[in-house]
Parts: sequence; C-alpha cells; structure tokens
Amino acid sequence: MTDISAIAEIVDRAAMTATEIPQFSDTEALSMDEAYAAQALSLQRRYARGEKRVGIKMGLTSRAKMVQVGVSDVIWGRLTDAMREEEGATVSLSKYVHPRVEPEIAFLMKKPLSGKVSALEAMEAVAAIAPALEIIDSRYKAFKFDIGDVIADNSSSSGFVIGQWSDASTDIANLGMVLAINGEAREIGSSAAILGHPVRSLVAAARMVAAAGEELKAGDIVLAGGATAAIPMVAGQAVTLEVERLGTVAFNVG
Ligand code: 0L1
Ligand code: MG
Repeated sequence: MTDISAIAEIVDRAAMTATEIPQFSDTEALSMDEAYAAQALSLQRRYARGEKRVGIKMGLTSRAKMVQVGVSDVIWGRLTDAMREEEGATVSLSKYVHPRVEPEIAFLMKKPLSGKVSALEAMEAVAAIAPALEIIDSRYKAFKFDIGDVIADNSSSSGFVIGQWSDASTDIANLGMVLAINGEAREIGSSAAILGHPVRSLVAAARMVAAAGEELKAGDIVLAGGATAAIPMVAGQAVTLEVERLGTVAFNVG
C-alpha cells in the first residue's frame, strides 16, 4: 500500500532543502487521488511550521503542456506566504533546485468561490487582476515526472511574484504578454493561451478546490497558469513580464 505520509514528508523535505529527489513513478506510480492526498499532507507540514496558505496555482493550463504530460485536465497546487517573492527584488537561486519562470495572470478574490460556477460567477468573485511571474521548480531529477509525481510535488509550485493590481473589469481575454530576459524578448504569447481565456482557469480552480473539500477564500491569489513556455533561471538575469493593459512585473535572479 502506498504510504502517503512518507511521500508527503519526502516532497516537503525536498522543497524545504532545495534538494532533488528520484521520481516516485520510477518504482510505483501514484494515482491522482494519492498524489493530491500527498500534496495536501505536505502542505500541512508547511502550515505546521508557520507558513500561511495565500491561494492556489493552476498548472498545465495550455494544451501543449497537457500533451507533454499526457493529461486532459489542469492540475493545481497551493501557494503559501513563504513562496512569495518581492516584486523588483533579487531572488536567490539557493532556495530552488532548477527553477524556471513563466508568465501568468493572477486573480485576487474578493469573495469565496467553490464548486461548479459559471465564468460570470467566477469573475464576480474577483477583486483585481495583476501580471504575475510563477517560479516553477520540480523537485524531481532532471525536471522529469509523471502526473502523480508532479501533483504530489505541489504541482511544481515554488515561488511567485505579483505586479500591480488592476480593476477586475479589465478585459483579459487576449492580452499580449512578453517575457524578457535582460531586456530581450524571449517568450511572446497571449493570455488566450491560458485555456482559451484565463477565466476558465478560475472556473476550473473553483471546481478542483471543491473536490478537495476546500474553497477559494476572499483575499486568496489564484495564478491562472503559464501563457508561454517557461525559461530556466540563471544568476544575473533581469526577468520582466509586460502584459498589455496590466503593466509590468519583474525580478532579478541572484
Ligand atoms: O504551472 C505549471 O503549468 C507547471 C505545472 C507542473 C508542470 C511543470 O512543472 O512544468
Ligand atoms: Mg504556472
């Protein structure tokens, strides 16, 4: 029988010490239910150390990433206050194993949301929208995993940076997004790459947290998912994301 609490301890320790671990799927693949149970338990360990849950991240929100991992639905992970990096600050590589950065849109919730909701109901629960950068850092060797591995590892959730909040009425259907390194555009995409419209990610978030017996709460941040491929982080990079209408969010890699 799979020992969920042992798996939770392994992924928690790997994240805490920025140490890579072998894939569980090398020996025995985790089911989705086992993987989410391990993720929840590993987060309980962080909460017990004093970290606070501040929201969730949605992952595999582009068709390309779903195909790459061989799934047909998005995945999610939890965000804590310790994962938040200050906008404009220098992020130390020492906290991560082999981090990558990807361009996202963040929602700030103004009221609870959970279960089967329409796009309209989802947007009515949003207080504000911001450009965001997610630092994904799989704790597995060579950044390789199957779906159970990655879910257990908090869906690679590792760090995030949020830009200036804008009015929730901003049309985010198809915003140009440019991810630049040291002033050079490296990934160019659109918010439409996030499930066709980022609000679909929020609708899926409400459905998925409900399945785990949780809800999105007022004040929660929801990262909608990557709009382009992620870029490996290297010391000396100045990372900037410019999102049409929403502005810029940036950090340096140290
Ligand atoms: O945020 C994401 O879409 C990443 C989810 C996990 C897969 C990966 O680490 O690339
Ligand atoms: Mg992401």
